[in-house]
Amino acid sequence: MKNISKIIALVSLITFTTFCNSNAQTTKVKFKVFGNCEMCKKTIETALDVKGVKSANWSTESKMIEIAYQADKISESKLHELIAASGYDTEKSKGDDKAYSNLPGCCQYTRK
Ligand SMILES: [Cu+2]
Repeated sequence: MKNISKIIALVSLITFTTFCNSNAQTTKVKFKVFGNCEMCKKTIETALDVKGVKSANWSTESKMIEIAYQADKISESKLHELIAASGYDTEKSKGDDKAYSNLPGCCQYTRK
């Protein structure tokens, strides 16, 4: 009987630890990124292929990006900066002009 209690305690501890870790470390954010096509999608998502970003998915239809990231490793404003550096405007930051002019013609989305 003593062993069973120990096992139950151990399993609960592992479950609890796993649960806490996955919740504490992954933050999800969704915001608008101005762009046009599949190539834009690739450029934007590649720009976010850095440490701390677990996944990034930009929709060519809604122009919204969904990012899962580790807030203890990267900040939300850094995510905007990375996208801006690749030439794309976000809700909060303006895309780098030089990077924008280097984008293929089809990707030069209309700027406001
Ligand atoms: Cu494009």
